[in-house]
Amino acid sequence: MFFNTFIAFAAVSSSAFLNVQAHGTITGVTGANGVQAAGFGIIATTPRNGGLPKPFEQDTSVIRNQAIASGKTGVCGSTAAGGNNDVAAQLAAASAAGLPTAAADGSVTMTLHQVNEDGAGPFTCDVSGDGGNTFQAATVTTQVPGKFGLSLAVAKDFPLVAQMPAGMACTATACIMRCRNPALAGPFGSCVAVSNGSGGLPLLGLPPAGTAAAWDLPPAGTAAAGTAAKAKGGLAGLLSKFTGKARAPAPAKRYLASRVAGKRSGYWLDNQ
Ligand SMILES: [Cu+2]
Repeated sequence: MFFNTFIAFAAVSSSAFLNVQAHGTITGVTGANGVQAAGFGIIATTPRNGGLPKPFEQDTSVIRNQAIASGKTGVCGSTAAGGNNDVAAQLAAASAAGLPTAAADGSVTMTLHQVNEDGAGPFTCDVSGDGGNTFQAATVTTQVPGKFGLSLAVAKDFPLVAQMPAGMACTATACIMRCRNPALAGPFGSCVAVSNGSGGLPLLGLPPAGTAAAWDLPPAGTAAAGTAAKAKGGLAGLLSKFTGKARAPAPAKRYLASRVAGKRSGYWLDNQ
């Protein structure tokens, strides 16, 4: 019964949609650091309240292994509106805008916007730490409903959570989480840029002289620790002027420029 229904549904879907672009896309990435971002090729002004090919599918990626292997697209496929997703350019743009971070356990929380029937689950995700050269399987822990990439949902958001493998090192600008469904006209989905806060994010060193302002902006949620560390360093420095003792080392802030949460990002480190 279901199977017959599915075959009829699939036949209708494939004949109706085979030659149009894509139907389920990642419109949101919610970083553990509070940064909100979106998938590659997403156009923020695309309306999300309908299921017709135009304009609602314009920024969904089609990510086909065959197209990737032949060089027709990069590893993140292409969109109707933007063509090939230039992975390096998308990574750079995402980094400049401020990267969302994975949770401590490597989970990446995304919003899958299903435009129409063949943008459904289940989604398969993999992750690249080297700018898209190689991918490792990720574990989808919150799945989008559907069978074979099909469901009756239209213009609907679903949570999609995928977990990086343990010890994942993001040696490029960021890790790329790539999720796609098995739809016949697809696969559909998106790539997203995400940092896991360890491994490979280049440390740019201490801020140069004259950039004190940057020190005053610890990452969200660490204001107290940052202020305390700074106060401690400042007090130690002040005392050293009177005691003549060696000045206690100032708290070191390693910061990542715009890579995570813009210029406000970084880690406040206690001196050892
Ligand atoms: Cu569709």
